Amino acid sequence: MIMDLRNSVLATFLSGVLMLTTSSCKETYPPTNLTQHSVIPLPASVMATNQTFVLDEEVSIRVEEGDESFKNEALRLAEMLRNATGHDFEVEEADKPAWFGNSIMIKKAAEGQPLPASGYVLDIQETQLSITALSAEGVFYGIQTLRQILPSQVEKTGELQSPVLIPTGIIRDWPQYEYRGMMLDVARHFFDVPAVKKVIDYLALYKINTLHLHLSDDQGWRIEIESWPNLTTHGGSTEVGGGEGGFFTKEDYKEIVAYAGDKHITIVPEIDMPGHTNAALASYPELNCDGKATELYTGMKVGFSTLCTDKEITYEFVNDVVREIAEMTPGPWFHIGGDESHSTEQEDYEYFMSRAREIVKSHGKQMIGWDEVAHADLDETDVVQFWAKEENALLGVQKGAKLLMSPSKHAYIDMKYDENSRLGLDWAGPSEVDDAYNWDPVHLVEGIEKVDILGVEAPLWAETIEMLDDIEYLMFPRILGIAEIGWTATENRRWDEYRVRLGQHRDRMKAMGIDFYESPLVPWQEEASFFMDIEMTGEGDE
Ligand code: TNX
Repeated sequence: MIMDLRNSVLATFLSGVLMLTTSSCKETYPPTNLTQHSVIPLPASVMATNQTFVLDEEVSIRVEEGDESFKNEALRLAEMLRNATGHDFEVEEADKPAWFGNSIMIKKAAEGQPLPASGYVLDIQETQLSITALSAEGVFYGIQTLRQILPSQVEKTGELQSPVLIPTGIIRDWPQYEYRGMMLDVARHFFDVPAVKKVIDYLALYKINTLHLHLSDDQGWRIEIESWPNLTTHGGSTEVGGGEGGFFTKEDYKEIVAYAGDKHITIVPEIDMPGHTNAALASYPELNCDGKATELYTGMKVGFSTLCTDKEITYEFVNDVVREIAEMTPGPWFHIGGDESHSTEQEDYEYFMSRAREIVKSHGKQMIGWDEVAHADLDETDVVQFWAKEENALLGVQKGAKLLMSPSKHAYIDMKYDENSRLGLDWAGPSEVDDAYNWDPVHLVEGIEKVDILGVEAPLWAETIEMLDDIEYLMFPRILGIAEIGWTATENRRWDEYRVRLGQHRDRMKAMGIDFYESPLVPWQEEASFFMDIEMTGEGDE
């Protein structure tokens, strides 16, 4: 007790000295303004107090004892700063006295605080910067905001020169929609684990919390199913254009799920059925009505394949596939596709989807399906992913289901930007950066309200893309706009203001090595710089 008291007296004394020290060189700081920093998605509220928090090597990161998940976030922040600066930042318990240096606090919000579960408060004062949240997820989002306030060198190894000036102020922030997603099609072309991890890294920075993996289609089956091994050995052996394809082993898939989970991103697996199934039909003759295996397919047509909906073996197959994948998937959702089943009779389609949905439920998951699935049995636990037909979206809502908004005209990031784009399709496009930003989930379909909407998702179909660079080109910068639509309140969003903020993300995307599309609609410019070019002379002067 006495020791504690002495310590705290000493700490107060020392921090007093430090404040003097700090204040002695304060007038040489350039003015800072938190609101001039480009944060995407735009936070709910930003208030600048125009002073400076100095991030130098003396800063300690502090976290309240007891909650491992909060400590993990503190360690994550320390690691980010260590990578960027080469300096080891200590993570300490919050109640240890501060001997010297400014501190960054990771704090748990008191229950009952008017803050949504995934919201956060980033409070930057002159000697203390704190991130307060109810959940580790909220802290994570606070860290991503701080990351965007730091110079883009934070994205590179060893290039962030300390001290860094951080403008003071308060950011209070929370998302509008619970589901903010991207879909990656690994079926038309296969992308391996390192590429998927990169995509996850990118999504995390923009507070996207769901990655939907389109794991099967006519051109390839990409996930190991132990009870049906030929799906991958044969069905995974090619891709659009005839390349060698590939697939995720169960270990690969678990690795992706864990990697995403660490960044608060949920994986939604999709097995598309009863159409888009040629890879399965080529691997197992018994899934075809005529009992004959089809040929592998490497073209780009859709709508020609269907599982045989009146054979019991089909449902055994669906049950095995859903069971094996659901076992490895901690998230609540399982996507069963259901789009463009042009070779399935409507009656058979509805029968099949209703049974597939029961199977998904029996394995403890909620079903998501493309909007055609609205014609099957649905209730309030199901999700209809709107991509094409407004009447399907409405029908789904009438049955009580929630909507996931992926309007092809705006959210399909596999579309070309304009006719000169080197990659992409154009059936719903072209889709420039403003098309991808200028829409609102609530105003797409008449009769829909915000409560009907689970969230937004940007699908990236992979007919025209073969490598990570290609993913980046179609994803960036449109994915930032989609992220903002999912996070930021509609009344706070304006294209004219957004394009300026987006322009300031050029250096950050470059620092991350992202091959983005430099749209002529965006005023690309240098980010606001808050490096301290001046010498820290204060300490020697005291
Ligand atoms: C339509 S969107 C599809 C996909 C294609 C995509 C290409 C949807 C549910 N189905 O099979 O890959 O267009 O843009």
